[in-house]
Amino acid sequence: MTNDTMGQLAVNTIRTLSIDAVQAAKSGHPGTPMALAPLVYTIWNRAMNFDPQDPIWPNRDRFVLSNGHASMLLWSILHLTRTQAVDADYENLGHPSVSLDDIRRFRQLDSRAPGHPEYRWVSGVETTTGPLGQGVATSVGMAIARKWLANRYNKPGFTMFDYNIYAVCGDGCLMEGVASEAASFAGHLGLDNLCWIWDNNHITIEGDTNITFTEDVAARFLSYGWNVLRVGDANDVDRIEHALGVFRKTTGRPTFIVLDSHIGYGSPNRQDTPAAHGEPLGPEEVKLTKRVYGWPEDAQFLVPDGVYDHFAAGIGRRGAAARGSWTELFAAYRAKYPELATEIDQMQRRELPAGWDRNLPSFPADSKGVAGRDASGKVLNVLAQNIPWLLGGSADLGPSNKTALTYEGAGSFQAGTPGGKNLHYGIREHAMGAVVNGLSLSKLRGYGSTFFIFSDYARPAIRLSALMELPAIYVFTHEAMGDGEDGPTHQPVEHLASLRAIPGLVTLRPGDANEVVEAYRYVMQLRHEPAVLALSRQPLPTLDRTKYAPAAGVAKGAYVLADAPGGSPDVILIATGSELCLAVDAHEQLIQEGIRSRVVSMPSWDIFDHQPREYRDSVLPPGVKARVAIEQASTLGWERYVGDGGRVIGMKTFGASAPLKELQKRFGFEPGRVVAAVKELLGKS
Ligand SMILES: Cc1ncc(C[n+]2csc(CCOP(=O)(O)OP(=O)(O)O)c2C)c(N)n1
Ligand SMILES: [Mg+2]
Repeated sequence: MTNDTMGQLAVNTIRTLSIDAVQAAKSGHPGTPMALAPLVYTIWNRAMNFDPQDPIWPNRDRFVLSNGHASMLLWSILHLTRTQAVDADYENLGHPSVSLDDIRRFRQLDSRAPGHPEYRWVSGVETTTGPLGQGVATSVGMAIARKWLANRYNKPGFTMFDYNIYAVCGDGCLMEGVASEAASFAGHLGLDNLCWIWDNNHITIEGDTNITFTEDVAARFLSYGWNVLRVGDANDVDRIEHALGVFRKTTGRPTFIVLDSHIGYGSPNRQDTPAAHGEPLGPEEVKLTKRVYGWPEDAQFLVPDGVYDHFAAGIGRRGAAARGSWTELFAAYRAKYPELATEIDQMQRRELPAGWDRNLPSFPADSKGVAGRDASGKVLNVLAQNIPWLLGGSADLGPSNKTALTYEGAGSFQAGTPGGKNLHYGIREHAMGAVVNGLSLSKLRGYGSTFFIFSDYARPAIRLSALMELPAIYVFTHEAMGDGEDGPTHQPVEHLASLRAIPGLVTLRPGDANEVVEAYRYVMQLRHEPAVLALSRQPLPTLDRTKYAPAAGVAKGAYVLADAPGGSPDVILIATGSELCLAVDAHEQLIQEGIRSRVVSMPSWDIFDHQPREYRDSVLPPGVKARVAIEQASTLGWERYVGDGGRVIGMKTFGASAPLKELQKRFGFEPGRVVAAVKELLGKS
């Protein structure tokens, strides 16, 4: 068999595995894998430097399937290339990532061939996709990371990082705003290591794209500053290979390849119809289609002789050689640049460098205090100097978020200065979230920042940070009504509740400058969880820690900050963030009046909920039913800490436009109200 015929057989194997898997599952998307099998085949077997024996080798090319509904493409290719499984400790498990059995059990419980590509669940998946647009947007973060890595670690004669990022997307991805934000950003940054391939099939679920998507997409990408290529026939692997070659030679701008394709290619009755998108072909049509491919009609999940070998001789051999020479080079690099080599090792394992927390500030007691955002800015500037691969920025609010790294040499990340640690995301919050994910997937420690209110604009990406278990960091300032005059459009109400609802996301709202320090100390040590820091705009008194408990309690999510003399409180005040000092004021007044109150600072529900019951009961003794929670946010969910008998002083409406003091009065965030609530609870009013 010639190489071409073998290639055709390999392509048809991807197609028929996809068809059979969708048919067996009675759900899924056969049409796009049928159309894009030649593309995926070409990228993997002819272009990518990826070693199936080691799918986490640092300098591998990345492949992102942004149209995640076509996941069977990925399961087929991972299977046929015999990509190995790796566990969370980065150990090679010695068995395939996706077995034929997994594919037979496509979309079934525990199969390594789930409905959509899932990072962390299936080795070889570089990012979770399914929410359209996220994959391509994330790929921009990957491309930024690669530029940064090359800038820091490549040395004369030692090209340690030169990989490329290939991302495949459909019409849906390109209709989504997040992709436009990300494409604009990538064009601005001239990310020439990034190639998007658009499956231009004119079909989405509701029909032909002429009902909804008629702009000149190619012109749009040209105007973003991308190099735009077109391959008029998705079955022409040589043309595809040629275009990918042009991409690799293109410098100074990313590449966008328009690939004209036919959804459901080969299916006599389904090709070019939306029906090919989301339904199994049905047994009869499966047979007809296999006949078109010259495939045995009744064979199922067939991998013909020679197909595995064909991939082994292509991507297998090329990947092994690339990884082999890289590994050799890295050994020499380690001898010459031991410190840099150690950094690369640590980064890969998500470890922190020695001394990562040295020089972290400690704030003296001060009744005027420090704004959460200011404390954060100081901490970030220390951490970024200790941790070379910590980098990030804001969505055009750096001066307000205080995220700018201002120390000598921090620099700004731009096309000509890829070593800069200050990212300017522009006013693109959603893409920022995806880019932070891309940085994290590339093992950098990335952060993004904006006003807390606009976390909504990034929420789908934050959700994916959590789903992928990435240690992404989100720094959100102006976390309540602190920017009073800006009014309700800028005052978060439901945001804490909504982020606390995301499984695995650590949400922290520190109550003074030292709690900010401890929050960062906690967050930096996370390896598999993203974190949101909700920080105040306005100064918060820095508590006297000789009088009150140390801020190190933040690491437990909640801790007893102040207590009734000798313990055994009659009432517990629970507060977070800017309401902590309010709780302390009320507490002092209550103590003066002989009421045995305790203040619990609770910067993070999530962390607290993970503490042993014994600890939780020591902070919130079950016997003490009189409890008041104070938080300038939606009251939703606080019942679980204050119980039926408790009170929640929070927000039940949107805010209003006025100076903060007046808002505090209007919405009842004053010590008097807390004291009154306590007395009422204790029957002393
Ligand atoms: C953000 C988001 N919205 C909606 C969907 C549901 N959805 C999945 S595929 C699809 C149509 C996608 O069309 P296209 O990208 O052209 O894919 P094709 O059918 O051509 O493979 C939609 C609406 C989704 N997965 N993500
Ligand atoms: Mg389409």
